[in-house]
Amino acid sequence: MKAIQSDITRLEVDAIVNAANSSLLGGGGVDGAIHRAAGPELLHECRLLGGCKTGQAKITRGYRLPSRHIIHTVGPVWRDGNHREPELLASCYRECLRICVDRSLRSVVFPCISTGIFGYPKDRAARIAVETCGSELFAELEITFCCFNLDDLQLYQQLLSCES
Ligand code: AR6
Repeated sequence: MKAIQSDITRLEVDAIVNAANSSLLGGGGVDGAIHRAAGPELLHECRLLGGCKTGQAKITRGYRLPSRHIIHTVGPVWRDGNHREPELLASCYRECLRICVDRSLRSVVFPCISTGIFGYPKDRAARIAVETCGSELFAELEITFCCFNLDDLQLYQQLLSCES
């Protein structure tokens, strides 16, 4: 596992993960950036998926992105931490990784799910991301955390240095 600072739409990997909402029909933040970069064909495929529940994930093609696929997942909206937020956030990471294993995808890049518009505290979210992705079950995958800003990158680097 590693962390980088980048715009996730620029990365050439098997799959990037989108922090979507349950409609899967686009939005702001990283979701908006991914839809803009992938082009209108992505929205067309998303319309056929019938939405996605919080904590679950669905895959589409990458269209105009350098990434071959997009795995759309819906993170929890942060309330107070007592509404299954940690469990649902861990489920997002796990379900995305399961899809990678099922489809024999090797490389996957995650944004910091739920930590923007959905308000999840960044340090708690990063801890869950690193713990869940560090499972033995996913040891064969090349997992990257894509941080949009330097603060997030430093947070991940610190956690990853404790892991190894
Ligand atoms: N590349 C990498 N990371 C990015 C990019 C980018 N181009 N743009 C933003 N981020 P958010 P959420 C980071 O708000 O909290 C949408 O409207 C950002 O700095 O995109 O899960 C959806 O439709 C932050 O660290 O997602 C949902 O309604 C992280 O991506 C809702 O927002 C996640 O921030 C989802 O909210």
